[in-house]
Amino acid sequence: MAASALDTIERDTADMVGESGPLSPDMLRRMHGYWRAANYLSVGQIYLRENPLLEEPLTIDHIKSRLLGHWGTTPGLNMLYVHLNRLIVENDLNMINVIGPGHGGPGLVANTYLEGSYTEHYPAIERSRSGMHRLFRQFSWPGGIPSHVAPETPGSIHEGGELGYSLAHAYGAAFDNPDLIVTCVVGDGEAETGALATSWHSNKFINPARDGAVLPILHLNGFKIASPTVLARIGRDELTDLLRGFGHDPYFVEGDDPAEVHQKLAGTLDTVLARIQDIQAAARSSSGPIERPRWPMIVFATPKGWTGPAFVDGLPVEGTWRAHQVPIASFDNPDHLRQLEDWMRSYDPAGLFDEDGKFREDYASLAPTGHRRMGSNPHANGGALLKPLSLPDFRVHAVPVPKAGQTKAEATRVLGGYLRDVMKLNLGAANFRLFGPDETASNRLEAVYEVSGKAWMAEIDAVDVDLSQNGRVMEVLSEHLCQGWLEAYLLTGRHGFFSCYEAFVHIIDSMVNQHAKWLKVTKAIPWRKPIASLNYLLTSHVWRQDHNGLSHQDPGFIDHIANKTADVARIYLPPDANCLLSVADHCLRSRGYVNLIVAGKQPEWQWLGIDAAVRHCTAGAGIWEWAGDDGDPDIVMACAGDVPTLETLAAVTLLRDYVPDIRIRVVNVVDLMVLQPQSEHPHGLDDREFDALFTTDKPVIFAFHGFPAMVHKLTYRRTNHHNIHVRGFKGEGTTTTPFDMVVLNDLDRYRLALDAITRIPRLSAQIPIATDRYWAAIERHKLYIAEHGDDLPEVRDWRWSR
Ligand SMILES: Cc1ncc(C[n+]2csc(CCOP(=O)(O)OP(=O)(O)O)c2C)c(N)n1
Repeated sequence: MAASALDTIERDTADMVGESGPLSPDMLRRMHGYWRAANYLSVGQIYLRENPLLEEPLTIDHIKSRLLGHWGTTPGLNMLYVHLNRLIVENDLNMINVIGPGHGGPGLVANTYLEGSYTEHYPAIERSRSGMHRLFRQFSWPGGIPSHVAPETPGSIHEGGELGYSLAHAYGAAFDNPDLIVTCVVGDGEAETGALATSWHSNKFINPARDGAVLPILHLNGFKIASPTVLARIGRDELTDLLRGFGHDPYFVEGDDPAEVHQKLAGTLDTVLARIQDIQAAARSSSGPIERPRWPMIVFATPKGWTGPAFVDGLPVEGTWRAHQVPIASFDNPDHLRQLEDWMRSYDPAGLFDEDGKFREDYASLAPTGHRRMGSNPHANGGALLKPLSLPDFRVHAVPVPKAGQTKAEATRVLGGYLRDVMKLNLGAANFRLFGPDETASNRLEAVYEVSGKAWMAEIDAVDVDLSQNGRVMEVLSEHLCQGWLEAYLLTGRHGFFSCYEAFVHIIDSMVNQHAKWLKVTKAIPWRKPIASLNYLLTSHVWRQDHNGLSHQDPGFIDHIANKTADVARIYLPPDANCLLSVADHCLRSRGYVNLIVAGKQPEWQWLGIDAAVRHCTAGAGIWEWAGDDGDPDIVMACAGDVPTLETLAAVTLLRDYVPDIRIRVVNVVDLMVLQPQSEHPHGLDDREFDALFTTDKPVIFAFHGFPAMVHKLTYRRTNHHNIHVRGFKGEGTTTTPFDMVVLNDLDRYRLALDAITRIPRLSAQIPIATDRYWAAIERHKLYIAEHGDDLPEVRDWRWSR
């Protein structure tokens, strides 16, 4: 350690003593030291592969050959962490920290290392010279850890790689956790995203009596990767108006002088904590309705890349966008090596770490202990807190089906009754919520309102129904918010269910990507305990859009989920209400999956009694003997999805009329992943089982709910794949009758029947007559709907008969 650098540190510290604020001179000195240590470790992770304590002069051999990471946001995150630690210790707080700019990963790794959480999770990363060596080396290193806050990072429920979801996650974590404070660092660039912009509204849904608190901290460091941020350039007045307009009370902490900022930040955190505690105390002692509070938040405006190199190669870096990633990016120029060494020594590593590389007790003792450390808070490892739901007997809700196809029911309304009972049984545990973008009633799940209303802390007017400050149904017209809240609710150890229009769930495609990746990675991290699955019910689906047209018609979320890894993705297409009950019960019991259920809400024929439904759903796919013929079939009529099942069975009745001696096998698929080979998906049928259903040589007409290519993709390795002919959605749609929708997409019964005749070799002579019959039926259909605006009676009033 060069004497001159030490002098500088001492001088800096001496200057600080003069600053006024809540921190005593000694506390200020120690907190500043803690911050320097976190900054040192952050820079070390980005740059060094050897010489972690700078015990020798830095040489090029000590530097990683690929410099991967983000410095710019990190010093700000580090300062916030140190200050939150003080707040936790002084007030014995239960706090977790969500980091929007997750690319500041080295800062979170550094802080969890300094507080000891990291070593407890990863014993090889000791708090010693060799541990620090490994800590540095593993960062952004093959086989090591990612550069972002990641599932591997203790204390995190939020990756932050894809920006926009921090605030929604913070609120989802706070729901039903009255003792928890979730601090949430929002990047000012991140705040430009749509998901983040809507997330400010979460404060209208958080109940200060029942829920925890969220403290948003807007990290206004002014720049993104290469440009200024909008919020940094609209003036402080406009920013204040904006944040107040969202219902927050912003407190500004601004500056570039560490001593001043330390004092201001400490004072502001004390103020906002007192404000949060006042809000909660008032709400918790109130017996009547609670007035929606204006929750405090902090705007933390400090330089990007603070304490890093001010200039590199004559260009300004600290306080600019150039600090975003690696401020000194190459070492061809020998000055750069010296500059990096000066930068790292400016933190005074020898003053911070002892000869063995251990963080000096003077500073280390500032950290909270045990579960109060943000890297060890159990809320950030939700599986550890997870309690199974108390689940009602779904059979109680079963639709009686004494005979197939003689009773109609609205599948989702039946499910609504079951979900109401799930809600009721778990009210005491307060660990189940239903999420949806204003569609719970539209999706016919409104029975849940009998036991819990829609959460709502904004004004309630006389005309409103089912709104409640204590509601557990989360409705907001933002799929982003529903998804973000639910993800975090699950990640903090609770359960939920998201119902959504099928076409619009695509809005959160990217969010579910991130969640699925998180689930995948956590399966290989032993200390991360399994969390409840993310359950989707997609309804108001492509085939039944009474009021709506093409805009509402898209079954592509199935394809999106099918692309996720096999250890995470599950897709169910229950053909009727009893199958939906069985599938939903299964999904609510499962852990660590993304479960996609697609089911209609319209009155439809019911096929299976509850026992048969459970057997069918457990198998995932099966031959419906009652619908087909024994023995060797001419044709396999396969179906997946409620409307394709209806059309298939109607096609079967037509075929029997057309070809009395036809031998048909009907196969229904509930669990789409049974189609994949077992080597690809754990639900995949083995080839023998698959062949027993679909044969090795008979034509298969497969009526599918989604895009036809999906079935081909899943089955292309099967023996009989060349015989599988799939009908599904091919992008045709409009506001029309239910049957016309299937006609437009060649999924209708007449087309399926023609397909069958065309594919059965022994019926080849009948193809011309069958084709004429098909066109005559379609012409009849088109003329009738044009005249009457409704489907043909023979279609509308069709019922199964055998
Ligand atoms: C949704 C999304 N779009 C783009 C990016 C690429 N990206 C990574 S960091 C960054 C700038 C982030 O700026 P800010 O949120 O202000 O963070 P900070 O300045 O604190 O690093 C961008 C655009 C991303 N990670 N996520």
